[in-house]
Amino acid sequence: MAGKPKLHYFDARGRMEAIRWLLAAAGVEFEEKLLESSEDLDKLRHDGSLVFQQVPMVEIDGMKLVQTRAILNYIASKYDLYGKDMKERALIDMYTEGVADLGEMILLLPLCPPDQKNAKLTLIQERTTNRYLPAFEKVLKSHGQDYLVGNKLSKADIHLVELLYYVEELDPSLLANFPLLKGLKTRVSNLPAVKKFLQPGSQRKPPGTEKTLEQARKIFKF
Ligand SMILES: N[C@@H](CCC(=O)N[C@@H](CS)C(=O)NCC(=O)O)C(=O)O
Repeated sequence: MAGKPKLHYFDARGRMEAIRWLLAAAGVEFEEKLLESSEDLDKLRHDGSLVFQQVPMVEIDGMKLVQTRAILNYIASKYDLYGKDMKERALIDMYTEGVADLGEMILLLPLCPPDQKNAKLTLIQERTTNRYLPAFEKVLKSHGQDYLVGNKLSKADIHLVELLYYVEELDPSLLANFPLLKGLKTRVSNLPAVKKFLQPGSQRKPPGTEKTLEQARKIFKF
């Protein structure tokens, strides 16, 4: 039997957190090898483990996969979280990319120069309430089903709910006018595997701090 997937990243959400969420939601146990220094990263680079010299990297089923989306798509395919046909998959991809666009803005916010931070935050709030959340609310309203695509949990729901938690951390009022999204968040959060991941002590990472940023700068040398 194949062992547990092994996740290589540093001790932060970053680009790995969506992978942690997806594995957890699929009920898959995983191990983490946390990078602590630039030497740890160089070691992976030098032993040929990183196709593009970058992490996230996940060892799974005898492969060393990099590129976050490729990793997520493999996990979603393997655990039946990727729709039943090409059309469902196209919708799942489309919604996932919308989630990724807003998620990337939130992910990169801490890297913003201090004098631009307020403007960036305002832009994120504006895009959240005027572009992304209305779009997802409209999808749910249009078909009246429990999940975004095919009335069945998919990676799109899991990525969206993860994003809703981040939006709420930024500003809890941003979710106020989106009852169907709040319903989706509750529904997905109550799935036993997700519920477990949301408990304290799980492998879910807390919000980043100054220290996280410092560690990222040290490891990735930026
Ligand atoms: N497109 C890649 C981007 C990966 C990426 O930018 N990784 C960063 C850490 S979050 C990294 O390894 N940076 C070091 C480098 O690019 O040399 C993905 O989605 O996985």
